[in-house]
Amino acid sequence: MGSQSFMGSRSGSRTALVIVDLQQDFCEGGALPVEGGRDLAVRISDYVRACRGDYVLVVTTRDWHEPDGTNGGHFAAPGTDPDFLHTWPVHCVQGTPGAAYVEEFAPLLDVVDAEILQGQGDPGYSAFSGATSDGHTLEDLLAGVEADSVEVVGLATDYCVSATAVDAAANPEREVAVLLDLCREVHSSTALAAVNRMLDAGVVIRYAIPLGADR
Ligand code: VGL
Repeated sequence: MGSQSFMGSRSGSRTALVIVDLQQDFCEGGALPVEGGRDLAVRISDYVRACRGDYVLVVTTRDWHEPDGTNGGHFAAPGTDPDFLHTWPVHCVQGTPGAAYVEEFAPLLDVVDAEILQGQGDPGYSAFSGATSDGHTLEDLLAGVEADSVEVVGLATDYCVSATAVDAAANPEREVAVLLDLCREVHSSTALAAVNRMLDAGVVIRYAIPLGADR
């Protein structure tokens, strides 16, 4: 862990950490790479090692698209170019290497409690639209540990992270934060719009690593 320090967790809350889509296809060398994805996976791994004890639940998500068809228009139709806003190159197809966890994060799976798979036949940006392999939703998992607070990190700020955070905040009893320094974006302009959507929804935007530390 070196000299890295992290902000303390919220006192008196039962917080779940949701780690979004740290998958090969969203990292350098993948089908839909997000700049800095691999470095982010290292940073999130360091964070989880240091702060696992602060969380009542740690959940990972994976984009888990069907091999046939366009997954509800999420993949660009064959013979057309993706617009990288609403349509995308084929990525994170179930069971393929691109859908695997990026190797920088994979060792941390030992301390993860559950996995949500999303986007099976639909765009599936929000983890709340997915389910575990045995059919439990993220809402079920949060209820199971009586979580009253959710923190979201991962890939990508402008899409799956923000969609998940906004859905989490639909419950007004729940405190929801995105740790922005533990997220990376597809594009700065869509990330700015996503931050505004999250703020409008009542999501707190903060950092895991304090100012002055290596971010
Ligand atoms: C994502 C674009 C397309 C994400 C998924 O994980 O944020 N972005 N599909």
